[in-house]
Amino acid sequence: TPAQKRQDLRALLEPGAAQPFPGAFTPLSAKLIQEKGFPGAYISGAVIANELALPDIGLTTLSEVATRGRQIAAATDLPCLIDADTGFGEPMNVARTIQELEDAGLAGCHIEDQVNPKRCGHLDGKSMVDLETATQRIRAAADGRRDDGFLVMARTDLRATSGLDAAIERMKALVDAGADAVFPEALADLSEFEQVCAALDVPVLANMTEFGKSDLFTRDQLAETGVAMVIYPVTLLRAAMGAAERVLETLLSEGTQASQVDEMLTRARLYELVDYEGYNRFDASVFDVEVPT
Ligand code: PYR
Repeated sequence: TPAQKRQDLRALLEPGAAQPFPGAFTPLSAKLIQEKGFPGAYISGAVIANELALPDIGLTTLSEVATRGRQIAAATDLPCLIDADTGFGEPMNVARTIQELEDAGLAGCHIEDQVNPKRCGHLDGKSMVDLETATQRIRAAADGRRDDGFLVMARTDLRATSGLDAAIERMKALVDAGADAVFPEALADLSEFEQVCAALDVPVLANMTEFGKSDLFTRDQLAETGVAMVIYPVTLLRAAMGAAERVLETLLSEGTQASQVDEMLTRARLYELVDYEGYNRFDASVFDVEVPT
């Protein structure tokens, strides 16, 4: 149940646990993440936008994000943390955002302090709202939820524009405003993660996104700094789309996909993931039906 998933998420987030949360880019990929033994799944705003063939600049709506979140959360027993961008409006809207995400069965979300239109956290040209607005967003999120178990995480993008100390000061204020956890976006190196973890007594998230501002540190390295959770937001989408591009090129150049079949998920494996057998049991033709006379 959603309440259980929220408890599970909170129980996972010990300092130094560096729990790995790959980004589920589809409901089916969430099943794979669960089957491989990961403790949870992340749902990236960039991925939701990119899958709609849109850039990650605040174009998606709350309804689109909540719908995708619901589909992914329904496919897995794992707790899912979703990206709620800037909260989809004014603080009043943020309260409604939280309620929609609760109803969608998510375990928690993060709300950031960028000005709309937001930018990808690892690109230049970001600007942030003032502390008062950032605080109002988090307070609205924390007060707006109906299940206290729903995790409200405060993301700050301030490191890029104002430096680490400013980012730490802001995260402290956001924790005072009700944030259960923090997401310092685009830190420069491991010592910065260490400083953030030392300065705050709530769980800290590290974003290990490819082609970004941070090097791709290992889980062990991040665990040593005290990080509680690590996300790989776009990793599976990039891997899948990279593979798709190679197959399309092969189809063009070789006139058949045959040489790529070994790289593909087999039919049997796909059926296993979607529980083909399990559903087949309910097919009327295989029921042992007693026909009343
Ligand atoms: C994203 O993947 O969209 C993040 O905000 C990390």
